Amino acid sequence: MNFHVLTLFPQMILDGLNTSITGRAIDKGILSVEAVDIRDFSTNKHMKVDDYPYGGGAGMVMQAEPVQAAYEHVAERLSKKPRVIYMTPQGHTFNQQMAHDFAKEEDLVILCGHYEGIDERVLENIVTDYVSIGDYVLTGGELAAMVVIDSVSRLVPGVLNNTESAETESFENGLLEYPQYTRPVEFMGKRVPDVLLSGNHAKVDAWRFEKSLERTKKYRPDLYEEYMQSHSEMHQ
Ligand code: 6GU
Repeated sequence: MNFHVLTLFPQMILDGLNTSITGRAIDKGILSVEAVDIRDFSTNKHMKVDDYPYGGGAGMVMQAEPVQAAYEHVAERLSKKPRVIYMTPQGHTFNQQMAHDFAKEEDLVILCGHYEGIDERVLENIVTDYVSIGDYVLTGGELAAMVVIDSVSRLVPGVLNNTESAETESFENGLLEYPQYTRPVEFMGKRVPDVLLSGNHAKVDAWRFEKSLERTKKYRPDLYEEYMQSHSEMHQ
C-alpha cells in the first residue's frame, strides 16, 4: 500500500513513520510513504504558500494553487483517481471501521493543513474524505495523518508478524481489550491471576471476555451499550 502525504512538514511525516513497525514494513516493501512538500509547488518567488483570509479574521489560509499542483504531481502517476483524505477537526471522527475501509486502497493521498485551513475551492476539487482524529485541536494535520497511517498500516497483510494480533485487539470485536500479564508471576506483592496459570484455555478465554466486558462498561459505557444491543438482537 502506498501513502502519499501532501504537507508543509515532510520531515515530520518521514521521521514519524520510518521507525518501528511501519518502518520495518517500508523496508520490506509492503508499504511506501511519500511525503510531498507543498512548498515545492509554490509559484511565488518567495515560496509563499499562504495568504490573508478574504473577509478578514485571524491567521493565514493555505492557498489553493500549490495544494492543487502537489495533488496533481501525485495523481498523474496513478492509474486511477485516488481517495484523498483531508485531516481536519471538521471531519468525521476516525475509527477502526474507517481504518479497514482505507486499508482496501492501493494508494491513499493524505492532505495536511496548517494555519487557519486551506482555501475551500481546492478542497472541493480533490478531497473525497474529511477526517478528524478527535475532539481537540492540533497545530496541524501531520500528527493526525500519522495516526491514520499507523492504524491503516497494521491492517495491511504482512505488516504485523503475528496475523492474530490484528484481530484480538480492542475495538475489533466492539470491546476493549482484557488486561495482560508476563513474568514474573509476582511483582511488588501483586500476583498474576491464577486462571492465567491454569493452562485451561476455555477458562482463560471466559476470564478474558469477562474482563473485556467489565472494562468496556467502566471506561466506555457507549461501546458497552452498543455491544449489548447488537448481541441481544443476535439471540432473539
Ligand atoms: Cl485531523 N487536524 C487538526 N489540525 N486538528 C485536529 C485533527 C486534525 N483532529 C483533531 N484535531
